[in-house]
Amino acid sequence: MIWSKEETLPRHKLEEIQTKRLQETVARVYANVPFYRQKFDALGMSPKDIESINDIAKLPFTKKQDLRDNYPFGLFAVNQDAVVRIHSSSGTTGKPTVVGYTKSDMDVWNEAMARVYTMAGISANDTVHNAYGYGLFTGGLGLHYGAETVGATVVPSSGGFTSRQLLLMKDFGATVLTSTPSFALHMAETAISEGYDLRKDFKLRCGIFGAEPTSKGLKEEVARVWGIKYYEIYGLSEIIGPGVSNSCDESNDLHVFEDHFYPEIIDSKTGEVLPFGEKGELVITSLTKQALPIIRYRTGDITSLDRTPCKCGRTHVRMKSIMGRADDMLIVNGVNVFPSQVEHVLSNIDGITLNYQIIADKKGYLDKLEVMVEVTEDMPIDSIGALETLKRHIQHEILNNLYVNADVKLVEPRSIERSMGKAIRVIDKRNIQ
Ligand code: DLL
Repeated sequence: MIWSKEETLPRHKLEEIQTKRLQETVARVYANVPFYRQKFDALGMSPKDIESINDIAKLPFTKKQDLRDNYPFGLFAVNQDAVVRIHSSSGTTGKPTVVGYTKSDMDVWNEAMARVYTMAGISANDTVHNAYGYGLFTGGLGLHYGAETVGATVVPSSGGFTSRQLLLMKDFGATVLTSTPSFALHMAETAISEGYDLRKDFKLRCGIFGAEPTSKGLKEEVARVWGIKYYEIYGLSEIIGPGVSNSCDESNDLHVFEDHFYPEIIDSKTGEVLPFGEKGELVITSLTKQALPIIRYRTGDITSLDRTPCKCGRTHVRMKSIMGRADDMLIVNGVNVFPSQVEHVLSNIDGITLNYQIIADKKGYLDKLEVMVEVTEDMPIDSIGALETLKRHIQHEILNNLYVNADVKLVEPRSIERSMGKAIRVIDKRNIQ
């Protein structure tokens, strides 16, 4: 089943729609967002220069930093009375990245999510156990309203409380699990340790997993251990949230809903657009968004695009699963963390230096984050009480500012190995490829 006819349009029809929508978007940001007007003026460009979707490469890029610099609502193209929802993620200098939605943006999002669910064969006959986090993160509510749009029963369980989740999943007869892949494996591990029989006690037949880089092996393991079909979802808050693309029954690659979100692949060093099939940084332009239209957003995600026909009948271009990041962003149990954010938190705390290292590793199937930091010379390293208080304070500040649990390890001055060149701030022991 295919949710909407736009998913199967022939290329020339799709391009007509894309051209019209790009022209509208460019005119809208030029009229309503000073940031874009200044950028266009500096390039000597006007909205009239966009004659077809192929002119998109003439437009300037938008970066995450631009959202931060215009915190909170500087890039919004509508007044507050038209905004019905706000989401945000943690930011580098304590300032979060803020995104907003009008009623029509919500319709676009729900439509995209309805396409996702339909791709996975999910309908009114299904019960969706939604274990993505609810709140400022777009995962919980995004997957939630999409499930309602296709008429499925949704259980808004959010993250955490694994034992209770398993009980609900069994008793409510969930047929679909939506969560990060690592949480799906963690649930399986807990279920086995609690004596459940994964095949007999649960009715799951598929899951929609995403929000974090995931190796092929881990995906296969989720599918195997639960005995379900694995669908992959991709998305990011700046563009809409979950529902930018999703995998179908015929392919592990993800169809990008390109009538709403136009993808390009660029060389992240030169900014040059790369041909189909070549690996580079994914750049996306929103074609229908009203509250926060975004032009050529540099996602930082590395992938490639494929326009060859798919057996499922959808004509939308496919992207490969994300192969890595062009920047140093870490994703820890679905939460985006930049090393610079950690440094910012540390810089506001007395008794420690800025000699630190962030170590990402696995504990079971979940990610764990350790922050190793040197104390100052005058810190009484033998005073266990003082060190414990300091450690708890740092952990609390990291959780408060970055929404992640980190295990802080305080170490003696000059004990972290110095490198000859750039400081080695991050050690990622998770092998994702
Ligand atoms: O993670 C939206 C989402 C929620 C997607 C639920 C899928 C499911 P952000 O918090 O803004 O939004 O993080 C976006 O997460 O740029 C990627 O680096 C990463 N990401 C998202 N989906 C995938 C995926 C949500 N399938 C950032 N594979 C993106 C790898 C992914 N990385």
